[in-house]
Amino acid sequence: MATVLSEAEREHFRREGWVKVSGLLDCSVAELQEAVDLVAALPKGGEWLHHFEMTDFGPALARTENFIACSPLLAAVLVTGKIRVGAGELLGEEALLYKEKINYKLVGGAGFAPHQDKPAYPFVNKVLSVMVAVDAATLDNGCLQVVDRHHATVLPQDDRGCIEQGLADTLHFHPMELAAGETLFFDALTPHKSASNTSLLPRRALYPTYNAKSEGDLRTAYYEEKLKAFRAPVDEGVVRLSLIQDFEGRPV
Ligand SMILES: O=C(O)CCC(=O)C(=O)O
Repeated sequence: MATVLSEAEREHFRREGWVKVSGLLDCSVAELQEAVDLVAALPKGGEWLHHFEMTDFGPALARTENFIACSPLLAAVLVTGKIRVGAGELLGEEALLYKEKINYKLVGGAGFAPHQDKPAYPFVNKVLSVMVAVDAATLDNGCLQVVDRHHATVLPQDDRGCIEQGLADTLHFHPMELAAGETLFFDALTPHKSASNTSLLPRRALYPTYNAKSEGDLRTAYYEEKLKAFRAPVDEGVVRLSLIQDFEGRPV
C-alpha cells in the first residue's frame, strides 16, 4: 500500500522519538506564509484564540490557536492533506486533528522551558506532536531542541508541568533546525525546549497535534477544557499559553 512516509522514516521515529520529513506540504511555502499572515491579522475576540507577550521591542503576538475554521488553506494542509496521513502512519491508525496552534516567535519572542507535551493533552493517550516550519527554524531564531530516545515515560515534573530542572540539566537537548515547509513529527513524550528569537526575523511554526481515531474526535472537548482552565486566575508575571506553564514569555 502507498504511504507518505518511508519505512526508514517510521523506524527513525520509533527509535529516536522524532523524524524530520520534507515534501508533505500540500501548498507552496509562500502560500503557507500568506495563510499564516491572514490568521495573525484576524481581529481579537472570535472563536480563535490570540495570545500576546511583551518583548524588548514591545507587545507581540505569541500564539494563535483554534483557527482552521478561518483558513481553508491551513485546514487543507492540516486536515485533508498528507501531514495527517503521515501522522496516522506513525500512530498506527487514522489520525484526527486534536488541536492546532501557530507559535509566531517574532523578533525577541520568548522560548519554552524543557517539557513533554503529553501532560498538556487531556482525554488522549495515542497522541502525536507535529511542527511544520513556516519560516526556517535555526539556532539563532529559537528552533526546537529535542532529546533522542527518551519517549517511553512521563518524566518527573515541577509545579508548572515542566521537566524538573535538575533532571532537565542532565538531558542532552540538540537543535532541530528545519527548512521552511519541512515537517517534524515528534512523540508527545519527547522532551523538548527552545530559546528566544535573537535573530532579526520571525520564526513562525504551525503545531498540529493528532490523536488516534479510536480515541474519538476530541478537538471540541479539548478547546472547551482549555477555555475552562483559562478562566482560573493565573500567577502574576506568567503568560499562559498552554495547560502547562512551559512558555517563558512576559505578559503584556
Ligand atoms: O515553538 C517553540 O519554540 C516551542 C514550542 C513548544 O514547545 C510548545 O508550544 O509546546
